[in-house]
Parts: sequence; C-alpha cells; structure tokens
Amino acid sequence: MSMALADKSPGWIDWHPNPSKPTFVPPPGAVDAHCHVFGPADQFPFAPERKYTPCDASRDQLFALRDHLGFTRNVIVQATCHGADNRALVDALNHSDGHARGVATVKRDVTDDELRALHSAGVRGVRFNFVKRLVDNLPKQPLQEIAERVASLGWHIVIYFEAHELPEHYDFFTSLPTDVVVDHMGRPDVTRSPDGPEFGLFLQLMEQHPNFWSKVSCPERLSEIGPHGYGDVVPFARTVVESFPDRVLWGTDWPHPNMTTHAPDDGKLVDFIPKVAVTSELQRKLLVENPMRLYWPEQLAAP
Ligand code: 0GY
Repeated sequence: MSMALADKSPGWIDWHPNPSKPTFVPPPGAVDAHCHVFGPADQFPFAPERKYTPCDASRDQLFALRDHLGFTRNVIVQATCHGADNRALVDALNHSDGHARGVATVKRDVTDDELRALHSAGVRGVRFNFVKRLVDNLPKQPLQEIAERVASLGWHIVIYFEAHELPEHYDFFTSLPTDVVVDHMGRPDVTRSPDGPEFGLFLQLMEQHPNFWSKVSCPERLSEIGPHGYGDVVPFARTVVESFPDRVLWGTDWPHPNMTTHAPDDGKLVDFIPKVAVTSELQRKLLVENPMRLYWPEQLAAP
C-alpha cells in the first residue's frame, strides 16, 4: 500500500490517548453500543471509495478502553472508511471472547453464505448511512432488497442521517421490515428547541413506530458549547430516554471519526450518561437490558 493511502485526512484529530476514569460507574454488564475499529491500515486497508482517512484504532485498543471505562461489551459498527469490507470488524468480533457483536455494511450482491458467515461472527445488523459528507447517494431499491434479506436473519437496520434529511427519508425508513436503530437521535441541531418541529418529527417517528430505537450518543458531535458537560445536548437525550426507556442505547462513538473541535475524553462522555438517564432503572435499561435484548437475546433467554 502506498504511503498516501495511510495518510490521515487534513485536520484529523486523533482519539484521546489518556481518557479520564469516569465518575459514573456503569451497572454490571454495561454495553458500549456504538463504537468502531479502524484498520490497522497495513492489515485491513481502508476502502478506495472512502471520504476520509482515519488514524488506526485497533480492536485491542477498543477492548482496553472498554475495560478502563467499566464496560463489559461492545457493539462495533462498520464505518464508511472501510466501505462494505467488513474484515476489520469481523476480526475484532472473532477476538472479543464473545464480548462484542457487530453491525456491518453490505452491498446488494452480498451472498447468502457471506451473510451467514457475518452472522456466525456476531453481526446482528446492517447500517444504511445517508450522511452526505460520508457516502455517495444511496439508491433505495438495493437497500430495500438488503432489508428484506437481513429481516429473515432476525437482524435490524441502523440508520445514520442528519435531522434536516428526515422528511426526505421518512416514508422509506418507516417502510423498513425490521427493527430500526437511529444513530445519535437523528443528529438534531441542538441550537433549536427540543420542543420545536425538527426534533418533534424525530419524536413522532419514535412514538408512532414501535420498531424504532435510538442511540442517545454523540454529544461530542452535536454540542455547540463543547466538552464541558455537553449541556446543550442533555435536554434532547433526556427526553428520548424518558419517553422511550425500552428503546434507547448508548455508545462512546470511539474513536470519534471526523471530529474537528476536540479529542473527546471518553471518561467525560461516560459522565454524560447519568445526566440523561437519571435513575438507576433508566441506566440499567439504557446500558444493559436494551442492548442485550437487541444483540445478545439468547443470553436473556438462558435460565
Ligand atoms: C459516527 C460518525 C461518523 C462517521 C461514521 O461511518 C462513518 O464513517 O459513522 C461521522 O463522521 O459523523 O457516528 O460514528
């Protein structure tokens, strides 16, 4: 591989080398339900069609962070820099001792054998990414076909979009035949009111469609006031947690791709949790019961 392929995108901020120990102690068995692995590029090259080149962020570094933060499990989500090449993800799942499950990206030509192999590795969902700076326009027909095929495996679909794009995609999203998990509350503009029409449409989506779940993650990306508590994101996330306590997930978003303002301290991100899930019951649902139901249901069924 040429040097150029491994060069980080201009302005890329590396992940925090030394995150603090959070004050908040997660409940036993807590799941970080949104994080990524990047490369290492010399082992798992980034996709030629990618829109950014990240720094390496390996599975062992992810698992060390999990332990440092007091979590037990990870849900590793395929990022666009690896396209539909899920090898880094599968390698991480295979080395997780069953402590990680995954969300992959696949193309319409994926074979049934490939889907079965992903399932055996621990993949339980596919991600459809609509964020325009991250991917080229995705035609809906192939996505619909993928959706129907993964529905038969019992998988769900993770969707990533920005709030202003929700009206355009609303009918497609609500036609999906699986559980649907929305990344980062649909990326609200937190300078607007949580009671306003833009966030109102997202709340309506959640309210009227009980197959929809939301990650109340990513204050580091949504906040306009920066890392000191991410207070402007709190009312949005708290509303979602309290309105839909059985359909919310939380994740670090490590290693925080495309951050341009600061390298988030993951310990401080964990300290965001009790601000949005203010009782131990809400915290247990957010961090343990909900992600276990979606990603490790067989463990809940065990006697
Ligand atoms: C995220 C963040 C981003 C990137 C990706 O797939 C990706 O490349 O998810 C982003 O830049 O917003 O949510 O993890």
